[in-house]
Amino acid sequence: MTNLFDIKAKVALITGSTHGLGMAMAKGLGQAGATIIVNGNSSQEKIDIAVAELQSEGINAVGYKFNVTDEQAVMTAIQKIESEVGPIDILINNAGIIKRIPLIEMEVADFKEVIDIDLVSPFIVSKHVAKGMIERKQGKIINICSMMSELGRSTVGAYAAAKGGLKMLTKNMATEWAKHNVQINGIGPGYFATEQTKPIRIDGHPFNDFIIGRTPAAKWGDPSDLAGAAIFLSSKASDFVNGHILYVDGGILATIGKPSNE
Ligand code: GCO
Repeated sequence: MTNLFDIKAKVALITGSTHGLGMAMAKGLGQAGATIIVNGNSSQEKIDIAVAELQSEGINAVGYKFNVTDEQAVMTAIQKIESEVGPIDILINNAGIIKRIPLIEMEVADFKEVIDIDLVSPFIVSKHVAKGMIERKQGKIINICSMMSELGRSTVGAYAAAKGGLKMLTKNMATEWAKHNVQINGIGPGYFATEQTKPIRIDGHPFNDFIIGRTPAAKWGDPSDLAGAAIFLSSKASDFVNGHILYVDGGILATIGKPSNE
């Protein structure tokens, strides 16, 4: 029986993968044998450090700096990657930002920046990667959604709008591209211990206590907990799964929560 989870020799582009959940998924797919394309836009140094970290674990990794919101830069980068490394078999749209500002106080420019990076850029990158996948009649696209694809939370309204939209964009990509043997799904991480959540995860911070109580697993996720879901949605094992958002959340979405004394 062939290994349904075999992704050896596949080429995986993970946007925003110099740190956090993107780096964790890069390690997971890399350790499973995929060639990893690291992407970032902040600094070449951060990309080089991330590539070196992956290579130190025996992972085949190459870095490309480009801005995922700039369509021309994305087109140029994809052309460069596919000529220098090979066709992109797996795309993980992970790059994203969050701005924790009450809606009533939020500037329109801040709202638009979150939408641009968290929702428009997955459209831009997917559109140009999918063209090759459709021609080759195979490919895997994974959009990194969020608890905020399903639930609201005070101060993250722009992020929730983007991640809710990304859930529906995932379903629409599946609607249009599944007939070409391209599978497009999402991963919805719960609350994970990353730099992005550091400000709300400090011991004794009310939100930290809230999340521990709101998560049936009673803990913050470790970024490595996402690797299995990423490998599944990148491999043959998910060839008949399309438009699905796989939540990796310790059970948050399964429950209304419980009284603090339970
Ligand atoms: C927040 C957190 C969340 C998590 C994640 C949850 O401020 O509520 O940053 O947005 O990062 O998206 O799925």
